[in-house]
Amino acid sequence: MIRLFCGLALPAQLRDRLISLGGGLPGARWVPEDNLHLTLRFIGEVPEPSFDDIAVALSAVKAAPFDLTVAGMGHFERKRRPTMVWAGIEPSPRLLDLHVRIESALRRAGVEGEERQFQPHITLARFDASASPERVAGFLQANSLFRAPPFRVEHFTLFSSMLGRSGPTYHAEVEFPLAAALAPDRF
Ligand code: 3AM
Repeated sequence: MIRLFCGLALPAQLRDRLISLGGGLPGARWVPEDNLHLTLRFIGEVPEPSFDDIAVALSAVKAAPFDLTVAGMGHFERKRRPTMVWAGIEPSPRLLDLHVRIESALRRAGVEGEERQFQPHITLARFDASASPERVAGFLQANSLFRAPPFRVEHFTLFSSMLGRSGPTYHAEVEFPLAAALAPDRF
Protein backbone atom coordinates (compact mmCIF):
# COMPACT_ATOMS: atom_id res chain seq x y z
CA MET A 1 0.00 0.00 0.00
CA ILE A 2 1.08 3.56 -0.58
CA ARG A 3 -0.28 6.64 1.17
CA LEU A 4 -0.94 9.51 -1.23
CA PHE A 5 -2.23 13.03 -1.34
CA CYS A 6 -2.36 15.86 -3.89
CA GLY A 7 -0.99 19.19 -2.83
CA LEU A 8 0.83 22.35 -3.68
CA ALA A 9 4.51 22.65 -2.87
CA LEU A 10 5.39 26.09 -1.52
CA PRO A 11 8.25 28.40 -2.56
CA ALA A 12 11.25 28.38 -0.21
CA GLN A 13 10.79 32.07 0.67
CA LEU A 14 7.24 31.47 1.81
CA ARG A 15 8.26 28.39 3.82
CA ASP A 16 11.00 30.49 5.48
CA ARG A 17 8.47 33.06 6.54
CA LEU A 18 6.05 30.46 7.85
CA ILE A 19 8.80 28.70 9.78
CA SER A 20 9.83 31.97 11.40
CA LEU A 21 6.39 32.10 13.09
CA GLY A 22 7.07 28.85 14.94
CA GLY A 23 7.99 28.29 18.55
CA GLY A 24 6.79 29.35 21.94
CA LEU A 25 3.67 27.22 22.21
CA PRO A 26 3.61 24.39 24.75
CA GLY A 27 2.37 21.06 23.41
CA ALA A 28 2.99 22.04 19.76
CA ARG A 29 4.71 19.95 17.11
CA TRP A 30 5.71 22.39 14.38
CA VAL A 31 5.68 21.13 10.80
CA PRO A 32 9.29 21.01 9.56
CA GLU A 33 10.10 23.42 6.75
CA ASP A 34 10.42 20.67 4.13
CA ASN A 35 6.95 19.38 4.95
CA LEU A 36 5.05 22.66 4.63
CA HIS A 37 2.50 22.33 1.83
CA LEU A 38 -1.13 22.96 0.94
CA THR A 39 -3.17 19.77 0.74
CA LEU A 40 -5.55 19.78 -2.22
CA ARG A 41 -6.92 16.29 -1.67
CA PHE A 42 -5.98 13.55 0.76
CA ILE A 43 -6.19 10.22 -1.08
CA GLY A 44 -5.09 7.80 1.63
CA GLU A 45 -3.69 4.28 1.36
CA VAL A 46 -4.08 2.72 -2.08
CA PRO A 47 -2.66 -0.53 -3.45
CA GLU A 48 0.59 0.10 -5.33
CA PRO A 49 -0.86 -0.91 -8.72
CA SER A 50 -3.43 1.91 -8.42
CA PHE A 51 -0.64 4.47 -8.41
CA ASP A 52 -0.34 4.57 -12.20
CA ASP A 53 -4.11 4.87 -12.71
CA ILE A 54 -4.17 7.82 -10.33
CA ALA A 55 -1.18 9.50 -11.97
CA VAL A 56 -2.67 9.04 -15.45
CA ALA A 57 -6.02 10.46 -14.34
CA LEU A 58 -4.33 13.45 -12.72
CA SER A 59 -2.28 14.14 -15.81
CA ALA A 60 -5.55 14.86 -17.63
CA VAL A 61 -6.39 17.72 -15.26
CA LYS A 62 -6.38 20.96 -17.21
CA ALA A 63 -6.00 24.29 -15.48
CA ALA A 64 -4.06 27.46 -16.10
CA PRO A 65 -1.41 28.81 -13.70
CA PHE A 66 -2.68 31.29 -11.11
CA ASP A 67 -1.54 33.39 -8.14
CA LEU A 68 -2.25 32.49 -4.55
CA THR A 69 -1.82 34.56 -1.40
CA VAL A 70 -1.23 33.14 2.04
CA ALA A 71 -2.82 35.41 4.64
CA GLY A 72 -4.29 35.14 8.11
CA MET A 73 -4.21 32.35 10.65
CA GLY A 74 -6.75 29.90 11.97
CA HIS A 75 -7.11 26.71 13.92
CA PHE A 76 -9.06 23.47 14.02
CA GLU A 77 -10.33 22.01 17.25
CA ARG A 78 -11.88 18.87 18.62
CA LYS A 79 -13.99 18.82 21.76
CA ARG A 80 -13.20 22.49 22.24
CA ARG A 81 -9.45 21.89 22.35
CA PRO A 82 -7.16 23.17 19.60
CA THR A 83 -5.71 20.38 17.44
CA MET A 84 -3.73 22.49 14.99
CA VAL A 85 -2.96 25.99 13.77
CA TRP A 86 -2.72 26.91 10.12
CA ALA A 87 -1.99 29.78 7.79
CA GLY A 88 -4.96 30.78 5.68
CA ILE A 89 -5.35 31.24 1.94
CA GLU A 90 -7.04 34.27 0.42
CA PRO A 91 -10.25 33.20 -1.31
CA SER A 92 -9.28 31.86 -4.72
CA PRO A 93 -11.90 30.61 -7.20
CA ARG A 94 -9.02 29.22 -9.28
CA LEU A 95 -7.84 27.09 -6.38
CA LEU A 96 -11.37 25.79 -5.80
CA ASP A 97 -11.65 25.02 -9.50
CA LEU A 98 -8.37 23.08 -9.43
CA HIS A 99 -9.64 21.15 -6.44
CA VAL A 100 -12.87 20.23 -8.27
CA ARG A 101 -10.91 19.08 -11.32
CA ILE A 102 -8.62 16.94 -9.19
CA GLU A 103 -11.61 15.51 -7.35
CA SER A 104 -13.30 14.39 -10.57
CA ALA A 105 -10.05 12.99 -11.98
CA LEU A 106 -9.63 10.92 -8.84
CA ARG A 107 -13.21 9.65 -9.04
CA ARG A 108 -12.52 8.56 -12.60
CA ALA A 109 -9.50 6.66 -11.29
CA GLY A 110 -11.75 4.88 -8.79
CA VAL A 111 -10.71 6.79 -5.67
CA GLU A 112 -13.52 7.11 -3.14
CA GLY A 113 -15.12 10.51 -2.76
CA GLU A 114 -14.05 12.85 0.02
CA GLU A 115 -16.76 13.72 2.52
CA ARG A 116 -14.96 16.63 4.15
CA GLN A 117 -15.38 20.05 2.65
CA PHE A 118 -12.23 21.51 1.10
CA GLN A 119 -10.88 24.09 3.50
CA PRO A 120 -7.59 25.31 2.02
CA HIS A 121 -4.93 25.84 4.69
CA ILE A 122 -1.26 25.31 5.43
CA THR A 123 -0.80 23.38 8.64
CA LEU A 124 1.85 25.00 10.82
CA ALA A 125 1.64 22.99 14.05
CA ARG A 126 -0.31 20.18 15.63
CA PHE A 127 -1.08 20.04 19.35
CA ASP A 128 -1.17 17.36 21.97
CA ALA A 129 -3.43 17.44 25.02
CA SER A 130 -0.99 19.63 26.94
CA ALA A 131 -1.60 22.60 24.64
CA SER A 132 -3.09 25.67 26.28
CA PRO A 133 -6.14 27.02 24.43
CA GLU A 134 -5.32 30.51 25.77
CA ARG A 135 -1.76 30.39 24.42
CA VAL A 136 -3.03 29.16 21.06
CA ALA A 137 -5.59 31.97 20.97
CA GLY A 138 -2.75 34.40 21.77
CA PHE A 139 -0.67 33.03 18.90
CA LEU A 140 -3.56 33.43 16.47
CA GLN A 141 -4.20 36.96 17.63
CA ALA A 142 -0.54 37.95 17.47
CA ASN A 143 -0.26 36.66 13.89
CA SER A 144 -3.70 37.52 12.57
CA LEU A 145 -2.27 40.13 10.18
CA PHE A 146 0.20 37.69 8.63
CA ARG A 147 0.29 38.11 4.88
CA ALA A 148 2.86 36.88 2.36
CA PRO A 149 3.38 38.15 -1.17
CA PRO A 150 1.39 36.16 -3.74
CA PHE A 151 3.10 33.22 -5.39
CA ARG A 152 2.46 31.66 -8.76
CA VAL A 153 1.02 28.15 -8.81
CA GLU A 154 2.45 26.47 -11.88
CA HIS A 155 2.00 22.84 -10.97
CA PHE A 156 0.39 20.58 -8.44
CA THR A 157 2.03 17.53 -6.96
CA LEU A 158 1.14 13.95 -6.13
CA PHE A 159 2.90 13.30 -2.82
CA SER A 160 3.50 10.04 -1.03
CA SER A 161 3.58 10.11 2.74
CA MET A 162 5.54 7.69 4.91
CA LEU A 163 4.47 7.74 8.52
CA GLY A 164 7.35 7.50 10.95
CA ARG A 165 8.06 7.97 14.63
CA SER A 166 9.26 11.51 14.19
CA GLY A 167 6.37 12.43 11.89
CA PRO A 168 5.59 11.87 8.23
CA THR A 169 8.07 12.13 5.36
CA TYR A 170 6.59 13.49 2.15
CA HIS A 171 7.98 12.70 -1.25
CA ALA A 172 6.96 14.49 -4.45
CA GLU A 173 6.15 11.53 -6.72
CA VAL A 174 4.81 13.39 -9.77
CA GLU A 175 4.47 17.06 -10.64
CA PHE A 176 1.61 18.01 -12.93
CA PRO A 177 2.18 21.30 -14.76
CA LEU A 178 -0.64 23.79 -15.12
CA ALA A 179 -0.69 25.25 -18.57
CA ALA A 180 -2.61 28.07 -20.19
CA ALA A 181 -4.93 26.71 -22.88
CA LEU A 182 -3.14 26.48 -26.19
CA ALA A 183 -4.26 28.99 -28.79
CA PRO A 184 -6.56 27.32 -31.28
CA ASP A 185 -4.74 25.89 -34.25
CA ARG A 186 -5.20 28.29 -37.17
CA PHE A 187 -4.49 25.83 -39.89
O1 3AM B 1 -2.46 19.60 4.95
P1 3AM B 1 -2.60 19.01 6.30
O2 3AM B 1 -1.29 18.88 7.01
O3 3AM B 1 -3.63 19.70 7.13
O4 3AM B 1 -3.66 15.90 8.08
C1 3AM B 1 -3.16 15.36 6.87
C2 3AM B 1 -2.43 16.38 6.05
O5 3AM B 1 -3.18 17.57 6.08
C3 3AM B 1 -4.30 15.01 5.97
O6 3AM B 1 -3.71 14.94 4.68
C4 3AM B 1 -2.57 15.79 4.66
C5 3AM B 1 -1.37 15.05 4.18
O7 3AM B 1 -1.10 13.96 5.01
N1 3AM B 1 -4.96 13.77 6.32
C6 3AM B 1 -4.44 12.71 6.97
N2 3AM B 1 -5.36 11.76 7.12
C7 3AM B 1 -6.51 12.21 6.57
C8 3AM B 1 -7.80 11.69 6.40
N3 3AM B 1 -8.14 10.48 6.84
C9 3AM B 1 -6.25 13.51 6.07
N4 3AM B 1 -7.19 14.23 5.46
C10 3AM B 1 -8.41 13.69 5.33
N5 3AM B 1 -8.71 12.45 5.78
